[in-house]
Amino acid sequence: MRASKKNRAHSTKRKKYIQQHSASGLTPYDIHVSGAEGLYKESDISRIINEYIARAINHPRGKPDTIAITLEKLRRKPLTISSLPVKTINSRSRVTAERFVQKILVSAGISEHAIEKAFSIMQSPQTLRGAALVTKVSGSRIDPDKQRGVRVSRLGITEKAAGILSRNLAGQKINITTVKEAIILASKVASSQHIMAELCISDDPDYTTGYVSSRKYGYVRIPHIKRKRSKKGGRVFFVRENTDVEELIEFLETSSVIIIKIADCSGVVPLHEILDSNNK
Ligand code: WAQ
Ligand code: MG
Repeated sequence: MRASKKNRAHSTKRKKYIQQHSASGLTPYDIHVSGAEGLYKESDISRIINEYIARAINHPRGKPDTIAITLEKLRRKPLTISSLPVKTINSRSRVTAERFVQKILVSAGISEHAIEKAFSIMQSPQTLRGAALVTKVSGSRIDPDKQRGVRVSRLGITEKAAGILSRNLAGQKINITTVKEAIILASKVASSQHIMAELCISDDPDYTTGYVSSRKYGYVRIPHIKRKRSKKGGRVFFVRENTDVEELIEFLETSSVIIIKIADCSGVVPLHEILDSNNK
C-alpha cells in the first residue's frame, strides 16, 4: 500500500508532469504519507487490505488523496531467515540518542563522514518513500533515484513466528505494529551481506524512537532520536564500498524473504553491553 497527497506548493509542475508522463498516480510533486507491505496467505488478503486502507486514511502525517494497493502472487518460495535480537538503549534526550547512534555505527565499521551524510539526508524536508544507500567509508549516496530511495518490499513473517515475536515484545510493553514491522524490515535488510548497518528514524510526527540495526549488534531501539511533531525521518542503509547496486536493489525490492525464527528480545541495555554482544 502506498498513500500520498498533492504538494500544493507545486501544483502547476505536478499538472505538467501528469500531462507529459500520462501518470495517474504518484509524481515527484506528491508528498509521501504512508506505505506498508507484507507477504500473506490468500485467505488473509481482504482483511489486510482493509487494515492497510484504514491505516492510510487515519495516518498522523495527514489525509492522503491517493491510495494505491498492489497485490502480487509469489513466483518463488521465499528465503527464510531469523529476526534480529531486539534491545533498547536508555537514551533520554536527542543529544544522548545521537551519541549512542554514533558509537554503535562507528563500532559497526561506519565512518564518521558516512554517519554525518546519513543525518543530513534525514534532515532534508522532503521525506523519501524509501531508504538511501550510503557507502560505509566514503559516505557516497549510491541509490539511483534520489527522490524515492529504495523501497524494501516482499517481506513477511510466518504466523507462528509472529505469535512468538508479539509475546516477546509484549513482555517489554512494545507489542505494536510499528515496532513489529520495523523488526521485520530491519531483519531482511541485515540479511544482505552488502549491508553493514541501518539507521532509521520514523517520519511519523508522534513517534520519536528510532533504531540502529546490524548483524553485529542486532536491532537497537533508540528512544528520543527525534523531536516530537517533526515530520522528518528516513532510513539509511550503510553498504560496502564495492556494492553491486543493481543486485542489492533487486534483493531489497523484489526477492521475498520471510522470518521463521525469532531471536531474543531484551529490555533496556547499557551501551557497553550492546557493544560487547557482537552476535556475529
Ligand atoms: N523500504 C525502505 N524505506 C522505507 C520503507 C521500506 N519499506 N518504509 C519506510 N521507509 C523509510 C521512508 O523513508 C520513511 O520516511 C522512513 O523509512 C520512516 O518510515 O522499535 O515507523 O514507516 O520503536 O515512519 C521504528 C520503530 C519505526 C522503532 C520506524 O518508520 C522501535 C517507522 P516509517
Ligand atoms: Mg511513517
